[in-house]
Amino acid sequence: MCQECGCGKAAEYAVDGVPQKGGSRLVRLDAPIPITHTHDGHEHTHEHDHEHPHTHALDLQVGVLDKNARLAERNRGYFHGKDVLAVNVLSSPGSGKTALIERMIAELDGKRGVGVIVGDLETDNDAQRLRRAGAQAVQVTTGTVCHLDAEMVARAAEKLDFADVGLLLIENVGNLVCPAAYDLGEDLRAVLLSVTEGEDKPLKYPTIFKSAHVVIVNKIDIAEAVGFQRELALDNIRRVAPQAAIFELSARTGEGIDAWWEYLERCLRSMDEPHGAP
Ligand SMILES: Nc1nc2c(ncn2[C@@H]2O[C@H](COP(=O)(O)OP(=O)(O)OP(=O)(O)O)[C@@H](O)[C@H]2O)c(=O)[nH]1
Ligand SMILES: [Zn+2]
Ligand SMILES: [Zn+2]
Ligand SMILES: [Zn+2]
Repeated sequence: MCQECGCGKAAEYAVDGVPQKGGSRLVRLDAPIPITHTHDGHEHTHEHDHEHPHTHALDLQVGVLDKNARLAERNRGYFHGKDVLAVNVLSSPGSGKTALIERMIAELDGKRGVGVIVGDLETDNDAQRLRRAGAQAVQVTTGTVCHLDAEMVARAAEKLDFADVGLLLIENVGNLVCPAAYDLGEDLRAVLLSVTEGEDKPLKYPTIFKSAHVVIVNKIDIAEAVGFQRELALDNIRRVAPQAAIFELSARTGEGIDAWWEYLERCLRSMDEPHGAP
């Protein structure tokens, strides 16, 4: 997670280019923590250096995730109150999150309003693409942070007009590691794996696949050209993520999209399932 990848310093993020202040700040988990507290009967601050029989890094990490979990529950309640199904779309950079969302907007063709919250370190390219496709889209630029968190989603959601939104798609930052740890308040977690990435990705990055309700194998239109070993990939997904429904499709050509679409429509129709945190 973030203390491993180094992203976990103070978050300076922006929503549609407007810098956000006073939000959930992730603190460097390995930094000295100047907090006064007591243990073993003495009181002091942590600006000095000596051994203690417990780790503050762990306490702090639990604290950050705990705060995120509470905000995520709040988001979930908010979205349900608006009758909106929220889908968190996660994958490595370039595996086709924006392409898939564009296609979903096209398939819906205005029958149900789509809102998109899209996270990237820099640029609002994806939000522009998705607006052109016909959705309300809010870009969160996270700066140095490699995942969306529940607070960013809450701030971005304030920009959406939910009167016109029945489906909220959240395109997470392209990353197979840290986004897995952050519940955003979604109903459904969809993890993409594209055929160019290698069949062993589920084995190498199991956490994110274990947290998925749905795994989507994307870019099947070029599977043959890149020598994609389909059975091996599916076996690996099933081994790591037996709970997940698997769909194989091409966001580019639309091949295979129907099965995913039917699944999603079932979720939209019965907003009672699958509810709850992933
Ligand atoms: N052949 C093929 N190309 C695809 C498909 N889906 C996406 N692509 C291409 O893959 C590239 C990356 O797609 P994006 O949709 O931008 O990927 P992303 O996951 O949103 O990337 P980040 O936002 O950077 O994480 C683009 O050139 C897409 O046209 C597909 O199903 N088949
Ligand atoms: Zn990270
Ligand atoms: Zn992170
Ligand atoms: Zn994208």
